[in-house]
Amino acid sequence: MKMNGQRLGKFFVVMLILATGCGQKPVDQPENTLEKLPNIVIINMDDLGYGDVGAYGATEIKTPHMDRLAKEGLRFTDGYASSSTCTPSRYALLTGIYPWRNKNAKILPGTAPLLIDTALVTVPKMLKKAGYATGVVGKWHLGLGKGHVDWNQKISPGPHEVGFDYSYIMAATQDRVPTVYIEDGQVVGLDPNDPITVNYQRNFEGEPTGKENPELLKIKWHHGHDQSIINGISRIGYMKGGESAKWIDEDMADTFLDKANQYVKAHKNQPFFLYYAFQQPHVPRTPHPRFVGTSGMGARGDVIVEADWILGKFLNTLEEEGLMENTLIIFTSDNGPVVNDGYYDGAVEKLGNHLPSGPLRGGKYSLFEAGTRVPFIAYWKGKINPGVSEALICQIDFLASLADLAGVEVNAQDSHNLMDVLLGTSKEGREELVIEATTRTAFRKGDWVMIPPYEGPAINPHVNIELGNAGDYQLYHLKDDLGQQNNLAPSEKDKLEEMIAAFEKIKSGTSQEVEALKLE
Ligand code: NG6
Ligand code: CA
Repeated sequence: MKMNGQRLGKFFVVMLILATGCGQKPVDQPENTLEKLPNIVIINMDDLGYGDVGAYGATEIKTPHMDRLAKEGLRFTDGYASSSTCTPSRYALLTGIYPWRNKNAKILPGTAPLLIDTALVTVPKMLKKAGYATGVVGKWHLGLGKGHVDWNQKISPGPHEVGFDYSYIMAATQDRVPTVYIEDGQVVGLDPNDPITVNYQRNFEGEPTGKENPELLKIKWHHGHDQSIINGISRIGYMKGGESAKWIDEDMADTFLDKANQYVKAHKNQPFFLYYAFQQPHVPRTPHPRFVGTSGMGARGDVIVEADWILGKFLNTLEEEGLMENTLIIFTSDNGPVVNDGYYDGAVEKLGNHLPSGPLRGGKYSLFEAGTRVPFIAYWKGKINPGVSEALICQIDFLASLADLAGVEVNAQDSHNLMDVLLGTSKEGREELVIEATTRTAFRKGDWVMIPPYEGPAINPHVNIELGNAGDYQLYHLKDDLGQQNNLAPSEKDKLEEMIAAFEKIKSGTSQEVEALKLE
């Protein structure tokens, strides 16, 4: 990996000790070195589409704060999540490893064990080595514990073992149990006399469900989501107890904002890394009452307006604390958009002319572009010049890139050091990228994308999204055909062969083994 020793006037290289010498302090740092490292904030939205943001062409919905980041920062038009669903996408973002290398990197239930091997290098572990305070606020969805979690005890391993000093999270998704916040491994507000039990197979006797008690629901389920009812919303999975600890859905955005703001204020005097994972616009969409009706587009639009407002408040905090010039903010989304993801919340009926995927084909769960090509903005006041970059970049590149920024050496396998691209001083992005959608993979190289043949329906009728499945190879030239309407596989045989060969090489040629990192 390329090292850039000058960029921030660094005088040191912190080595990740891979085999021997463990337990040594990664220091020998001159007094002022840490002060020169910028804070890093990654804001990861949940299911926000390429077309959901004004700066990316949305006209029917207003996102002034996202647009501000785009206008005053660097907006990537070819920025990708590695995957079109959450868990694999977040796995890649934090580890720099392609999710398809880990067979367990699929949408996880709330009871799944921690997906990330605690021996792996991660973005927060790497930044800790450079002296950063590290925190995560928001959606986790990467599993917790070792297979059986007692929600009434300290829950571990989890974010802490992945490298976060501080965590305030929801375990999985807003539509999955347990519907509680977990702070540093402890369920917040839990009454020991009302313990929580969670089960994804069987209901607890006498407990109402969305399936059997639709009269108790304030939002009706459309598909799935017919199990335990919490706050009038039926979820995926069954949960009993923990009454005092249950979150109030409508307050979730404010709660996470509060925690993110507190984190910034508490760590403003040292370099910090905050991974701030918003829950919007994933289902169930539960805007706070002050946002209901603000978009004219139903609940999905309203929670996007809410998320934008929350972002504005968070940026205000950075401004008030005088941190804007010293903070790199990356704004992105974990996967593409879906309008109906399982509840009758009016999103389909009220969508009007809004196109959540913008000019792209497909959406969440899809191998077509809208599954993984997402809003992707890098903002650093006074350091990144405003502009638009067409460089190909993926969230998987955060590990190697931020390691370069922090002066840490990592042995990255899939992650590319694109720090110069993020800073806008280079336009040379990746040459190729493997994207993933519910364990299927496709391949981008240059302006071309190739989707191998896959069995399965062309469209998921529940969510009404084209998945990318077809009986034959598909090949699209994105520069001329961003909307993937003209399959050139039958006519561009040589190109297709070249793409298949390069794809196979990456998929089989690289070791599936990951390098273990021992930190203590
Ligand atoms: C699906 C859920 C969907 C959403 C998704 C995960 C059903 C029918 N659908 O299984 O609502 O929760 O998982 O979304 O249960 S993600 O953004 O976290 O990947
Ligand atoms: Ca998601």
